[in-house]
Amino acid sequence: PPTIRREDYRPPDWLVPDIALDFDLAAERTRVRAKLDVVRNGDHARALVLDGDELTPLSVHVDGQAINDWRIEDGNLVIDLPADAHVIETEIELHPAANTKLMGLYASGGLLCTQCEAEGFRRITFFPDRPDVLSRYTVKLAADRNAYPVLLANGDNVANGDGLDGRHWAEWNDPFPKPSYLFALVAGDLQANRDSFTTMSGRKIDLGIWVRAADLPKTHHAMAALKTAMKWDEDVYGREYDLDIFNIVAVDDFNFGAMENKGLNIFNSRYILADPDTATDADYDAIAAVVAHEYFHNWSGDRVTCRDWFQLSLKEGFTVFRDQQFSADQGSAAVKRIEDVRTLRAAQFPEDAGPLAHPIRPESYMEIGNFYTATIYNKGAEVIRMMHTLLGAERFRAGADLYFDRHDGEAATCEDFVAAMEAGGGIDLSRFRLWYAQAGTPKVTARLAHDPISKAATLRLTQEAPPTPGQPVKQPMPLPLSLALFAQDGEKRHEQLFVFEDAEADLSFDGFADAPVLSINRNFSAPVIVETDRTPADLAFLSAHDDDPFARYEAMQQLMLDTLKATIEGRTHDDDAVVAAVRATLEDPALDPAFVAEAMLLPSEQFIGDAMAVVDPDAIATARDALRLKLATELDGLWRDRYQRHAAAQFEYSPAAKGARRMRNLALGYLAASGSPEVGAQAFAQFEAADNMTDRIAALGTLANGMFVERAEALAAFHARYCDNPLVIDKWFTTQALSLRADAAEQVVALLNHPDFALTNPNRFRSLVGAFSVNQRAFHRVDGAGYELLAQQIAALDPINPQTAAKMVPALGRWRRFDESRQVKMRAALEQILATPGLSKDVFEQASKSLG
Ligand code: B3K
Ligand code: ZN
Repeated sequence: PPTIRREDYRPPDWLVPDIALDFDLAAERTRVRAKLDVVRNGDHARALVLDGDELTPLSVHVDGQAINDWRIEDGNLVIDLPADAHVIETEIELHPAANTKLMGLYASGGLLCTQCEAEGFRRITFFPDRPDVLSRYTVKLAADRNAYPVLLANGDNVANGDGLDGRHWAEWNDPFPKPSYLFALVAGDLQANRDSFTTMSGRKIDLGIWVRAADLPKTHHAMAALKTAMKWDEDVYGREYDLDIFNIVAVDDFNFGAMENKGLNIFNSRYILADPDTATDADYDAIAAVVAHEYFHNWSGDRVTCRDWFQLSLKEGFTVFRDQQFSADQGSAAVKRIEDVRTLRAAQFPEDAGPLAHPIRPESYMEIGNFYTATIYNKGAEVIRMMHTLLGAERFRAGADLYFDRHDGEAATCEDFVAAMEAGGGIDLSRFRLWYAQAGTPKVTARLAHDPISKAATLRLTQEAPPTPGQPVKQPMPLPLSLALFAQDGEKRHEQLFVFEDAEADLSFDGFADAPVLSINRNFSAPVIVETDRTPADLAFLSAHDDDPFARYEAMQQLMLDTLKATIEGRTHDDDAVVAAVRATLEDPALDPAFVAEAMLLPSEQFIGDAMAVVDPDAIATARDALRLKLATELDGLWRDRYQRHAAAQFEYSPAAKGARRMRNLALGYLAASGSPEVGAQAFAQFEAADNMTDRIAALGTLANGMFVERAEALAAFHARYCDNPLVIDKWFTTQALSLRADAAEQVVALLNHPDFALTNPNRFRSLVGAFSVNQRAFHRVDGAGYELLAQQIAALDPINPQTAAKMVPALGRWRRFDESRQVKMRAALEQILATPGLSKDVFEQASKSLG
């Protein structure tokens, strides 16, 4: 497949100011008629090329006349046109029920729906399917009234009527010019949870969340989140909603989380549906975050869109940052920051350290679907956050206002955003632009020296960014590092934001009779890896005294990590420092239980592996289990007490109740580490008595991880109770795929043959195969069974849904991080995938680049 390069960008040859679409909808056979007003863009003689993917024209008209001298090249429709403006009409036929790729128009349950980003519109009609071609859309939908009583598209519903043979139609008009990737339609037997929102200028917006009638009671949380997000965007960014209608539709078969189509967001049902019995606290939080994220795209994405797909982080990084700010404002900002950094480290750092590393503004791709990555999204958000840190909230807002002002109605670039921040915020970001160009996670070393005679402390900093594919040498980048120094009595004696721009820097601090303790990269002010020479005592001190909650959490994590690494590497060390620090945090009455629960979590096995020169999954598992057991045994009384103290009252979704559940279930996990049969009974009792999914699934997970006699009964009971709810059955699969037991891989093999497993539903595939691929001890089994399993499943899914299949390849691409024997097996699995006949370009790109 050809490689597309950023440097080759050229404005479109033809523009399409207006398009009228006419759909005759049915699941088996849908007729699409399109009428495009095309206008030559600039002085050139090139033909009109309309992108098409698996389309065959039934007819082509130019200015009302049928023509025959069109041609198909690489699936695209090519027409030579004499004048500078023409009207092109095409007619094609689609088969939505057969569309398993879930791109373009497809059937899900009894619904018909679309997904166009990034290049799905070309699977619906011939069109210049690129984000810098903006058009006004008029859309007519006709379908059987019984099967599809509801007909939705972007914009406003301008007309409706009845047709022959039980059919009806609806016409929708979107006054805002938009790129084709934001087009959407939905047809189906849906009911709406209706509400309204009055904007800051007093306009009343009709809101609708459309689901199957039976799911209506599960839409209230999403609706509340939507209204909160609409208000928040007005308050914090001054952004008001623009159409009179805002609709959301939930569908069960969806390749990712949700989609920000103008005025008609389409969601994976897992990010809409929630009630206490079926959704965890984490699900509730994710629903609010994703609803907000898609809503925020109305400005950062729809009103100002991207010029080309290399600019994807322009809308995604900024919008993730916006949704992170939103969520932080709804509850504990500290816990939210900890969660966001954990996600970044789990998903983005490994990507940035591997063969698929790319800058947040990539230089090239084969398949853009492979670039909806943690780098574009989460590192992209960190880059925006650094600008926010450098500018402060007020000047950042001025920059954002200028950005929206300058580019409203346009397809913009990352450079446009940075330029607006410079002009609006009053800052020079020349060097900062390197963050858009260089891949790889910078590594900072910090060494603090102290001279008791001169009472001076000196901090020596160095930074280095590792080589990444195509970028052997890197320049130092500006790193906003939030620093503090603490005296031994716990008093904070110095605090500053230091913008570290060069390869090295020395900072001096006077007036320290005793050696201070360094707190660095507080609140994770820069997305970097920091290596310090702080002792276990320093880290324990910070975990008890730092006034930055993130830094406090980080000190505890670092202390745990250092201890685990020492165990793994057979160095002498002191586990008791961890036990003492955990005890102190558990016993600190001033701390929020939600924060305490975060701080008590041991670093994940993957995170420990990322900190090692060569990942040894078995040694990591052994060391982590041992530390867990030690904490469980030595603090047994505290865990029992915390379990009782946070005993479940009646379910409530509030920060305090969430924190209590988190603490209680963390305590249950530690109690279970002892393996004592009485804890099995305790977990089973919690499993049965729970009035909410958070407590029930936590108990199930505890049982699934161990050898408890209640394990099988609990798994069976859970399945029986929720067999009609696919989103909960996904959790049942995931719980087993993540099991810490030695037989996890065998269990996954058995589950692949379970009647509820299916390749066709992305949620289900991810719930089993995706979850297994992040279960480090099971997936990296020394015999290579895990690799083979994943390779087979990727090859099996590829012809059905290449986009979802390709997302699973990076787990194998991390081979360089492992020992020789695993490397050989992981590479063999990648070779096996590449040898699959008819492989998609999606999987080809990921697998071939992964072999590096
Ligand atoms: N913009 C969509 C993602 C589309 C992914 C296409 N492969 C959802 C979002 O980021 O909000
Ligand atoms: Zn997004």
